[in-house]
Parts: sequence; structure tokens; C-alpha cells
Amino acid sequence: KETASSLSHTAGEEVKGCQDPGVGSTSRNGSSSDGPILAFPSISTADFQFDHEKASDIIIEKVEESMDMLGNAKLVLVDLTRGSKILSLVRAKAAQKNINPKKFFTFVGDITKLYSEGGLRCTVIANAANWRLKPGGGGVNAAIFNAAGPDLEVATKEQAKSLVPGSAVVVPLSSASPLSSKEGVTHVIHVLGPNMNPHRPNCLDGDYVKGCQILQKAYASLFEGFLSIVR
Ligand code: AR6
Repeated sequence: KETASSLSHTAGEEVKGCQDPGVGSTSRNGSSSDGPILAFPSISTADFQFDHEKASDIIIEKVEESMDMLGNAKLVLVDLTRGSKILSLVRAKAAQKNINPKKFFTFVGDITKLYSEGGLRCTVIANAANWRLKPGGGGVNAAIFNAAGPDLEVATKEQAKSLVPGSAVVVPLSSASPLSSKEGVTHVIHVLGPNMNPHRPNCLDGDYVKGCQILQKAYASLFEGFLSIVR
């Protein structure tokens, strides 16, 4: 098991792995001159069993489309381990496409502890949610609801009761939530991706034509939601 210190160490290496030491040194000090950062997990690729190659193509495509609208804001794809297949695929494809590593990079760490354990201050984090917008269920959803405390469930209910696949909802977090006070998170954006897991609702039974359309919509909604906050 990785400890907190090994996670933050790993995270630093990961940023440098993007061949951009500048990003590592500026974003890790939490200084206010940094632009706002959206940290997001890879939607649908774990519990929802979506194909990693296809998902990584879609992440790159949607990141590229958002680049010109970001201003000084940044996008960061996060996963828990250095061995993450989706992070490797996305890093390689981002390099191939010459995506600006100051505006988009990958980071290894727990998305609920990016500042306290990784030194990366992200004001907005995305959640791979379920359609009922309920806490628990495992994965990043359980981690975010646990870390945020009951405030997130209340604030989420004020915004929406449920999500359809491909949509996102922006939820402002109260300053009393530990995610806000300890990590500096001001908003959580819940995103519902396409599901390929027969044991979960709305399974697409391997229909990747529909699945890719839904995942494209999900990232487009996520990045639009982020831009609506930072604009
Ligand atoms: N920090 C960063 N990344 C994480 C964390 C974390 N704490 N936990 C998981 N990941 P998943 P899905 C990564 O399964 O496939 C939930 O139960 C993980 O390694 O959370 O969209 C919901 O309630 C993977 O790369 O989301 C839904 O029912 C990514 O986050 C369902 O799972 C997404 O994995 C959604 O499934």
C-alpha cells in the first residue's frame, strides 16, 4: 500500500514525467498566481468498464477542443496509481498531439487529497457519479462524498435529483466542508458517463457507437461546467 508521502512523491514525478518542470514548480506551491485547475478522474473506465483506448482518444479530443477557451485555467487528469493504464495512454497521446503540458497534464494521487498530499491546489474537482447522485457505491464517487462530508449531499440535492448519461452538474461546496477547508475545493462537478457494466443501470451492452457519443458529451458537459465557474 502506498503511504501519503509516497503518493505525493509519486505525484511530483508524474508532473515532471510530462516534461514540464515549470508546471511542477508553480502548481505545487499553491500560489495565487496559478490559474484555476480542474482535476478530473477518467470517467467510466473502472466500475463502468469502458474501453481504455477509446476513452483516452475521447479525453484527448475533448481536451484539445477546450484548450482555446481555458485562458489561464488548467485541466488535470488524475488517477490513484503510477501504473494507471489510462494515465499512460493519455500522456502518450497528449505528447503526440503536442498538447500544451502547462494547460493539460496528468497527476497521480487521490483526488480528495491533491493539495494536502500532492501539493497541487485544484479549486474544482470532477466526480464519476451514479445516476441518482448518491454517496457510496465505491470508486471515486464514494471517496469524494466521504471526504466532503454531508454538505456535499445537501448541496447536490439543491442542484439536481438525478443525471442522464452524458450530463454533468456543477455543485458549489460550502466552506464548512473539509474538502473546501483542507483542500481548497470550491466546486464539485458530478458527471455521469456511459456504462458497459451489466451489473449497473443503463448498461449499453457493448454498443460503443452510443457509448463514445455519451462519453464525448460527458467530457464536453464537464469542461463547459468548469468554464462556467472560472469565466
Ligand atoms: N482519486 C483519484 N482517482 C480515483 C479515485 C480517487 N480517490 N478513486 C477511483 N479513481 P470509478 P466509473 C479512478 O469506478 O468507471 C461509482 O461507484 C479510477 O481508478 O470511480 O465512471 C459510481 O457510483 C478510475 O480511473 O468510476 C458509479 O456507479 C476513475 O477514477 C460508478 O462507480 C473512475 O473510476 C461509475 O463508474
